[in-house]
Amino acid sequence: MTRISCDIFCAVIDNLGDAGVCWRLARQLAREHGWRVRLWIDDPSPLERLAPDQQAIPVEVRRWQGDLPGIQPADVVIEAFACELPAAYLAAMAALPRPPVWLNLEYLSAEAWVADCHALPSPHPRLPLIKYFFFPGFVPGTGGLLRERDFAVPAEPTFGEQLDVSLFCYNNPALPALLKTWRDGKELVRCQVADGLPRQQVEDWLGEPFPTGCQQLRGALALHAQPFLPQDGYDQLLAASQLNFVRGEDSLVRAQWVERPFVWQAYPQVNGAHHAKLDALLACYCGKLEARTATATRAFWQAWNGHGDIASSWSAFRAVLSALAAHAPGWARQIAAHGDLATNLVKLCQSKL
Ligand code: TRH
Repeated sequence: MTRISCDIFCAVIDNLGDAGVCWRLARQLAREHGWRVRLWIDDPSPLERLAPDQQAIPVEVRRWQGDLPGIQPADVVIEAFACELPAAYLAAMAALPRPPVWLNLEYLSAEAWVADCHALPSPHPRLPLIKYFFFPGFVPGTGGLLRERDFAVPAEPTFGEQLDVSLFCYNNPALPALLKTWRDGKELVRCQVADGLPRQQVEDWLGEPFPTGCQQLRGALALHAQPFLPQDGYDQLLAASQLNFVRGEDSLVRAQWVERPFVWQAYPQVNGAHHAKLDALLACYCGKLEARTATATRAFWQAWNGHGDIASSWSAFRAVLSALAAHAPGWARQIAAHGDLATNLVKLCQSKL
């Protein structure tokens, strides 16, 4: 049987998630489904940091520069996050007697319309090509979420007296108030601060250098500046924490697989569209929680995303953390029940090939 070939196109717009999501998908299609995968990426630098072991993985990483004339298209073509395919490559697709299966991998959202739009075809206005929308999601009828077949839920470590937290966020105006609350609180909080924007903001709050590897103590708060970790190392950090602050897309998904309580910062959009995304995820995530836990979770997540007072919502949220920890395995089962994204994508492609 000939192996299915696949080209994934990734344009790095900002941050790490574009490369992070594409890399996880490429790795899974190659390892678990035996596909021959080329990952075309216009800026390989975030990938080098996320996946320093990429040579050991059977994915061909190629620099996407210009139009890519003379490249033979693969059986399956995935454009990530509506990045536009190179014109010469698109023309080569249209010239094939049997055009490739062409998918646009969309952004993750828990909004209700996602299931209605998943897998819909979109005929090209000029060329004899059809593109299908592939929407990741939390509910049946969507494309599901990226999760490796062999991902084993890490056993809960023995946590000490303090609260172990990991912090990964965008620029977040609520952060100084939260750090102050932890500093002045009665409970010891040990916070692992991710490299990049989180570390820079903590440095500003401290008013002194906070280089990676450094530790700072302020009242009841111990701050540790993490180096940038490879993706698998970041997963381990999530598993080693009792509460994870995550953002965007890929870290959000991983926080759920490690089955710990988490707080999400949605990628801020100028038109405020991220508030609908936040509300939608909260509606799903809190659906089966008892009222007090749901209310405290909603209030704290909203405050972390700019709506509400972070200091006053912290204590109610802290009080329901053990209820959220108990909820986490059932929630992870619920969102994994309709299959992982890579397998769902393979099934869709097989039905069109
Ligand atoms: O970096 P992100 O903000 O990524 C983006 C944005 O949301 C963007 O709008 C969207 O286009 C894109 O996601 C899909 O957050 P995210 O998605 O959580 O990606 C971060 C990646 O970085 C994730 O794969 C985990 C990884 N990471 C590490 O590998 N090591 C680290 O030390 C840290 C902090 C993260």
